[in-house]
Amino acid sequence: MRLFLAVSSLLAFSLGCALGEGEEKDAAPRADADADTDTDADSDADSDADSDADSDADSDADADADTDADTDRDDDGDGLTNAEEAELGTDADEADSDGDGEEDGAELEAGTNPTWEWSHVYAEGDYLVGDCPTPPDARSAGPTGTGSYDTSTWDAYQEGDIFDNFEATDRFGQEVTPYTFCGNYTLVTMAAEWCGPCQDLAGSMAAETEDVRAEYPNFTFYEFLYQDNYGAEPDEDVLRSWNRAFDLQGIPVVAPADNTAAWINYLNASGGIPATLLLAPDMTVIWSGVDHPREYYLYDSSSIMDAIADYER
Ligand SMILES: [Ca+2]
Ligand SMILES: [Ca+2]
Ligand SMILES: [Ca+2]
Ligand SMILES: [Ca+2]
Repeated sequence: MRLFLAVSSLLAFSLGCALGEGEEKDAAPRADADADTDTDADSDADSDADSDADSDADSDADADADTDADTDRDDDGDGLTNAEEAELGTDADEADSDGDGEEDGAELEAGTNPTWEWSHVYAEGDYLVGDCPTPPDARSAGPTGTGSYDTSTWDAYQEGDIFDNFEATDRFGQEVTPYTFCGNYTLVTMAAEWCGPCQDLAGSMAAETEDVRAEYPNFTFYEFLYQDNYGAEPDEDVLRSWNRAFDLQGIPVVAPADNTAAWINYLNASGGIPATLLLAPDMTVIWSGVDHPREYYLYDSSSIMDAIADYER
């Protein structure tokens, strides 16, 4: 602050010098030529007095050029004034800045991010949507590690990678993609309906969520159920019965549109399921089986909390 003030004084001083050298060019100077009637920090006598420095359609020479009428207005009718929108970084001429169907004012009230299209309230599911203060750079997302089993290898996420925003739908038919949870610690799990250990993990999720949230309130599971009992993509009925069987109220369980897509394997370091990946609030992978080959997956609340604590340390 001290440095800033010093620099401002210097600027004011050099501006004063320039004006003193007779560079004012107002064609018709008025009696108050050197006053600053519009308090825009340029005296009326400045050479730019008749230009419109702030593009508010009033030339700077007008006495009322900088009244705050425009900043107090809510031009797009979204419940936020133009000044509030300038501070938030939302678009003052667009009610729904990020195009996710929720107006900026409503998002602010709901605690979702008005400039992050994946952060919005869902009609169904009661999910812990993230507010995403630090959005990931999606262009840099992707796996840089290697999964392996026997002599096979494939691309897989390792720690430090940015997770991709894969398309997936929940039991209500809503598209609920991973970036919905940017702002949270998210444990991504890969499971199949036929897999016994996956059922065990799902059976403890509700209690583990409660345990972890006591320490880290912004924690959520995010379960990719990638196969039903016949190896196909789970439909809404399968997702509903999985949800009901393990009492996963508020926990997103989603299915991919195509479970043969290459990215399915990115989630899986060892070729076995369940597989898990822990994501930081900025969607960076902070625990992967690639980096913990003997642990396979994070299976309980204490190992999840240890991994979060390691990351925060
Ligand atoms: Ca507005
Ligand atoms: Ca707006
Ligand atoms: Ca919006
Ligand atoms: Ca949003």
